[in-house]
Amino acid sequence: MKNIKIPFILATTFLFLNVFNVNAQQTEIPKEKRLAWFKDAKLGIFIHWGIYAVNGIDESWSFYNNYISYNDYMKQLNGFTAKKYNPTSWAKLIKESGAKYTVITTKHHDGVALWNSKFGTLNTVKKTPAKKDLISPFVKAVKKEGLKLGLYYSLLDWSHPDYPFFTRKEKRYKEDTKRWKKFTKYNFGQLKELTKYNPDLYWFDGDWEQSAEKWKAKEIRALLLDKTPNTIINSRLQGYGDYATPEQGLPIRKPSSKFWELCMTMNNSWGYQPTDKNYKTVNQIIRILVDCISMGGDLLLDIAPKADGTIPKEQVAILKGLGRWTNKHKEAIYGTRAGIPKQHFNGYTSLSKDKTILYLYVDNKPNGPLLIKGLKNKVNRIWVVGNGTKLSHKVVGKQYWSHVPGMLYIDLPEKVQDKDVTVIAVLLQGKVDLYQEEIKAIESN
Ligand code: JFZ
Repeated sequence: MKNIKIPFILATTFLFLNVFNVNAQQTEIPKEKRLAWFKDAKLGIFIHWGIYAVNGIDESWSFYNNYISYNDYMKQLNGFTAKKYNPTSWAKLIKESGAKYTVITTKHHDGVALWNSKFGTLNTVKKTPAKKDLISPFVKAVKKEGLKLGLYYSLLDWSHPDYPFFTRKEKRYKEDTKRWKKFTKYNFGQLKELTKYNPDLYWFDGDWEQSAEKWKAKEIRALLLDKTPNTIINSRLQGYGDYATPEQGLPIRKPSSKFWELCMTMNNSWGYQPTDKNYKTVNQIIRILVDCISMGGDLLLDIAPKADGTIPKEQVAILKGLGRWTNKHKEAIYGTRAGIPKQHFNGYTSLSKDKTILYLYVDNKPNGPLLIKGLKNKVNRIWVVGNGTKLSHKVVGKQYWSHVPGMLYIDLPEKVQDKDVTVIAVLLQGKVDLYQEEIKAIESN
């Protein structure tokens, strides 16, 4: 009797769990809902913090590409002190920049975990003089500031003894089901630990080395959305993510994905590299942000703290400079949607969510009035965002016998211009309505 009962109980439990699992997948909260905050956010701050900051060398890639031996790379563990780490001031600075979310590296390709992982021993608690879980206090500070939390996690781990790839020249093995299984267990174990932080976003990286099947990408997605149902996942999960992540290259055309984010460095490095002084200026970064906004995307801008936990002064200055502009122009940033085609306005534009306000971003000094072509709406009011000055406008060249709208000229006096990008709000009568037909020689006569 006993012998029959136990397998029966096991079988029913298994069945129940299975059904439950299937259900969990079917009831995934729709993307539109989960990604609503992300669509509105526009600016996030990426943080690449790891032992690579000790020597100031390429994050993980420096040993993978054999610029330094693995042993020497790992010696950096001994210099990673986090002595002046102040997650509260990090979170406050991120908030001051105008960012609505932040993504921190919990583990880069070098396999060094920044939290107290029970899986493996390669983490900042056990292997560095910092002797601390660096993620927990950051999570707390970020949530306190009301920012959304993103956790970066490298799927590939070039340090793990059971991971097949090690450096560009050396592989550990080609096929070994047993070792791969061990590695998979490790990855799932760490990911499960990360779900405890209840992140709003998982930012995967390193997926290119294995297939979706190998990573068990589908199962990873199911696990994360089961434990943290409202979360969102970037695209680097071999087809199982939610949104596109172009890297470094500012899109030329509006990306086809409805949800996207450009990740970009402030200089040329993701991690702290004191010799890299090739910083973009605040003005350039504001214009890059505006470019993303005009195409309906977000900018995820990277900072790279030093090994002691301080943020380099150049980066602090950029965040504060950004903060000046984002604070002044809030209404024309958060919650906006992609703008109108360049044929209508020779510059960046965006629209309010309800499409009744057209925002113009003027990133140069105009020689005369601004021009909007082919706008069918009546204009109710025009003002300078963050300043309030009402601007006068004139519709010129409208013919009573033609449907082609006149040219709308807006005067923009020098004294109301912003030193970086001036933003103008054009309040329309109704939703934006554009004339986009081919112009005929004579429409009606
Ligand atoms: C990846 C990481 O490798 C990089 O270290 C950083 O974290 C960035 C945000 O994401 O970027 C890549 C990935 C792959 C290549 C280059 C950059 N590649 O294959 O050349």
